[in-house]
Amino acid sequence: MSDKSYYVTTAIHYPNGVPHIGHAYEMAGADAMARFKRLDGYDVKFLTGTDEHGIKMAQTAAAKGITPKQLADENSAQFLRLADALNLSNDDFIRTTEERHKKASQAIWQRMQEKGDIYEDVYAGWYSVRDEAYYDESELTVAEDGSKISPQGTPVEWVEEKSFFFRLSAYGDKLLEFYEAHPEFIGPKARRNEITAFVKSGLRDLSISRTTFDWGIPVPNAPEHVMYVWVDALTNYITALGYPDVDSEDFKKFWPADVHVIGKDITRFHAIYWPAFLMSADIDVPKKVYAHGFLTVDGQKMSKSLGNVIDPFELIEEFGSDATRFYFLREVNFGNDGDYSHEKCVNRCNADLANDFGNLAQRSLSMIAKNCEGKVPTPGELTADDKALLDSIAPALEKARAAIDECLLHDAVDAIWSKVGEANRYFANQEPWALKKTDPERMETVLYVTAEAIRQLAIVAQPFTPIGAGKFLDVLNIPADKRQFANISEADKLQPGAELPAPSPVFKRFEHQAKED
Ligand code: MET
Repeated sequence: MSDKSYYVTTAIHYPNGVPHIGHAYEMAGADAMARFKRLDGYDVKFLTGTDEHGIKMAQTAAAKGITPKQLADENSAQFLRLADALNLSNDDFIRTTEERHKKASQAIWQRMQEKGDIYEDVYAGWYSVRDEAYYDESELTVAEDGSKISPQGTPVEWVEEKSFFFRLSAYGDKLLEFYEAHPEFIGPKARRNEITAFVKSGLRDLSISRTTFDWGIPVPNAPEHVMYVWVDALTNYITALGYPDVDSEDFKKFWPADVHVIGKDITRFHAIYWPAFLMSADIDVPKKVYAHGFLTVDGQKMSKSLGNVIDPFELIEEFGSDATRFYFLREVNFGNDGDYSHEKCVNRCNADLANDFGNLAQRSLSMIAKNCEGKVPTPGELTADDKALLDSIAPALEKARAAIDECLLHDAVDAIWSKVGEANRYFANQEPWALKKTDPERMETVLYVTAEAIRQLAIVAQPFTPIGAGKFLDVLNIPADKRQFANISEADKLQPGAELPAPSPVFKRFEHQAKED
C-alpha cells in the first residue's frame, strides 16, 4: 500500500449504440495515466463504465422494440468487451443501473435537498435528447429547414412539465472563485476560458427531474419524478468509491478524484454542474477535469453516410491493442482534435514501434545471443557516449511525469520515444558489428549499454505499449517486481553474466495498401 493515491475516470458512455473509436481513444488515454501512476508507486483506481438512463436510451429501446434495460445490457457488454480488447487496466466498470448507484444518487440528492438547493416548479424550455441537455433559447441557432438546433448541432424540442430544480444560480460566484483559486481545474485552457465565460454570463437554475417518462432513478419521496440523467450520471464517480459511505476506505483514499477524462462536448456538465452539486452536498470537488478533442478520419468527420466510421474492434483486430493505443496517444495532441488514417497509423507504428524499438532490441539481443553466449555482456569502462545515453532516461521520465500531470499524453510519449530514437542512434554510431573484429571488449560494452538502455526504456514505455514493453522486459529476464519506474535506477541494472532467453520479435510491421475507389 502506498500513501500516494490517484483516481482517474473516463466519462461513462451511453450504451444506446455500440462503441466507436472516440470511446476507445478516451479509454486508452485514461488507461495510460492509470498505468503511469501505478508504475510510479501510486495506489490507483481507474474507473470506466456505462451511463444507462435517460430519454435517449428509452427512445432508442422503444424504436427497437426492446426494453431500455435490454438495450443497456446488450451494449454495455460491448463497452466491456472494448475495455478488454484494448487491454484496459480499469479497476471497476460501473453501470448506472446497478443498485449501488441508485443508493448513491438518492443520497446525494437528499444532501442537496437538505441544503435547501432543490425546489419544485414547472420547466418550460428547450431540451436536446441527443445531448441529454437543456439549452437556453439564446444558445440555439436556426437550421436551414427552420428548426432550432443546439450549440452541438443537435435537434431540440420544447418541454413543459413538472420538475424539481437545483439552485445552480446560487453557485455562479462560488464556481468562479473556485476556478480562480484552482486554475488547473479545467484543462485545456481553451475549455477553461469557455466555461468561465459561460458562468460569468449568469447561471440559471437547472431542471433536475422529469415526470413524462420513467427510465431513471426515482427521486426520493417523489416517485413520479425520475432524476435528470446527468444528476445520476455524474454521481457514478463517487458511487464507485462506496458513497454514501464517506468513511469507506476507497472514498477516504481516492476522493477527490485526480482527473475526470472526458470529451470536450461535455465540459459544461463536469466543470459547472458537477462541482456545484458537490459543493451543495458538502463533498470535495475533483482536482481536474480534462477534455480531450474529437477524432476525424482522413480529415473528415465520421458519419454513416460517408461510410467512414471506424470500428474500434476492427482496428484492434488489425493492429493489436498496443499499436492502436500508441497511434492515438502519439499522434494526437490530447487536448486538441486529431485525425486517424490507416496510412498514418501504419507509418507511425512501423517507424516508432517495429523499427525504432523492435529492431533495436532484436538486433542488439541477437548479437548478444550469438556473441556473448546468450548472457548479459560484461561492460568495460563506460565512455561519455555510453553514460550520456544511460543518464538520459531518468530525466525523460521526469519530463513525462510532468506531462502526465497535465494530461499532455502526447508530450509524455514524445519524451520517452525521443530516447528510443537516441538509443538507436547510439547503436548505429557505435557499430558493434564492426567492433566484433576490431575490439570485442568494446563490443561487449556497447551491447551491455544498449541492453541496459532497452531495459530502462521498456520500463518507462509500459504505460503506452504495455504488452510490447512487457515482452522486452521478459526477454531481458526482468522479474515482475522489478518493473516499476523506481527500478530504472543503477541499483537494478542488468547483471553481467545473467542468462537471457532467446530473443523474439516484439512489434509487428504493418502494411498499407491504397484503397481503390
Ligand atoms: N454519457 C455521457 C456522454 O456520453 C457522459 C456521462 S459522464 C458522467 O456524453
